[in-house]
Formats: sequence, C-alpha cells, structure tokens
Amino acid sequence: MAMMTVEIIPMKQKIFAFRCDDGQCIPYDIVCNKNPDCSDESDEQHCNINECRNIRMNQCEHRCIDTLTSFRCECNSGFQLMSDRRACRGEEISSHCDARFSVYS
Ligand SMILES: [Ca+2]
Ligand SMILES: [Ca+2]
Repeated sequence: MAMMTVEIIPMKQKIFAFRCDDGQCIPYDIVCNKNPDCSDESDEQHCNINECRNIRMNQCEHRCIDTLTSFRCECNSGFQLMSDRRACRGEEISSHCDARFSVYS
C-alpha cells in the first residue's frame, strides 16, 4: 500500500520548477541529472557551468546568481535590473562618501 509522502517532500521541490525551453515545467531536482526530462532536452544543456566565476560570461553589473542551466543578474537594493538583464539603474544614495578621500584643512 502506498504511503502518504506529501509530508516528507522537501520544501524546495514545491517551490522551484524549471521551465524547459519549450515551455514545459519540470521539478528543479531532475534538472542536470543526466537524463533528458524536457522534450527538447533543455534541462540537460548548460549544466555545471558557473557563469558567475567569469565576469565576461555573466556581465552582471552588480551581482550574479548561478543557476543549474544558466545564471541571472541581481541588483543591489534600491536598484532595478534593466531590460538587458545585466545593467542596474537606481537612485544613487546622495550621502554616499568614501571617508578615505575626505580632506581636512
Ligand atoms: Ca533531467
Ligand atoms: Ca550556471
């Protein structure tokens, strides 16, 4: 008889789903498991590459978040990611000042 398994499914399986290039959604934990689960096999492409280690690959202006098959850029608080998914724009904090360059006379 089948046991109820709902209670022991790790939270991440409920939250994260991977969208294949063809639009199909699969659980995140079968991405990059060396078995093609997307009909177009897009879940097994670009696996195990940390684009965030190479600034030339990610070109994120602020922060880079490595994901299994790709990566994404994030911006520091107060900044918004631009439509190129790389650059960040936002309000400069006007009081920002580096104390090392202060001049006392
Ligand atoms: Ca897979
Ligand atoms: Ca990656």
